[in-house]
Amino acid sequence: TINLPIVVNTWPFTNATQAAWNALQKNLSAADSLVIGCSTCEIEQCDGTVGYGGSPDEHGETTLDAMIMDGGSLAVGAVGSLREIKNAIGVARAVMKYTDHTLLVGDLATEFAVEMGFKRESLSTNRSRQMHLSWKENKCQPNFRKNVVPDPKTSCGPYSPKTTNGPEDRISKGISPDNHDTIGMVVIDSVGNVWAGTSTNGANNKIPGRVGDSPVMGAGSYASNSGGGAAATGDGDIMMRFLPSFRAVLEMERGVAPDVAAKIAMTPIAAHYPDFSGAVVAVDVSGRHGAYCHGFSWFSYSVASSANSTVHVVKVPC
Ligand code: SD4
Repeated sequence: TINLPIVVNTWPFTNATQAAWNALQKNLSAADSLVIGCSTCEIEQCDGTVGYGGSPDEHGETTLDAMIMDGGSLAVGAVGSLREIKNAIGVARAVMKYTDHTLLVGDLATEFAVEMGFKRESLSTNRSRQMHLSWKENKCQPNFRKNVVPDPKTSCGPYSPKTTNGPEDRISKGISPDNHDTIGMVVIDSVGNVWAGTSTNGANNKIPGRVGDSPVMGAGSYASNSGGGAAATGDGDIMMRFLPSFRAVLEMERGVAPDVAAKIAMTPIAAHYPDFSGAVVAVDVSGRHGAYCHGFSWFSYSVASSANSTVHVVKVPC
């Protein structure tokens, strides 16, 4: 049976699902619906980890990662470490629509966004300033540094490389299951056009300049009209090394069911990094969906589809 159209996204971000679904019902394209869905989370600051005002970096700045992919043409638009623009998924869409490029980063991505009519504004909020302050008060722990010596006066930066050879040590882990939620969305319209995308503010206390998995095609998400779409959430620094969304879609192209495809995509990550946490959600071209997770106690995703157009949440134990 064919369960199209369909909207699926990571986590119980049901307003985003509903917004994308409503857009599809109004005959907007899968692309527009996906942008509307992810933008909803950017405006609502879903879980504090999508959009402005979350995950301040070591300097206290929020930067955003986002991508969008067309499963028909395989075109991608993405932004990494985008500064001072709230609508990251919109800028990703603009990269696809108005350029021959795939990925723009940092300040210069901001410059492009401003040219395209996006508003430049601070992404800091009282909440993100407070998060950054308490992190500093806690001697900049946890953080993403390893094999470095912190400034003895501050216990924080500037850091210098350790000169003695010893076992690799990370000062402390910066990622935990409650410190990272990304919206990753797959939208398939009634004739089987698959679109996938992501939007996130990344990881708390990241080193300025850090780009996660979310804007990396095949890592954060992937789409193919002959397989389906997939999106990932979790410890992006680890997950991006395995291109889990690409793997899941490749499996679905061979006819593998989405939950199994997600499991196949995640298994090698868990084999190399048993301590990582993350999840992949997958939707095939018939509108079947499933997910696989590791390191969380559970993962959930939101769905609206022709079979059940009331937005609902599917909870998966990890
Ligand atoms: C990142 N993968 O930047 C993102 C964060 C995330 O669930 O997904 N959180 O690493």
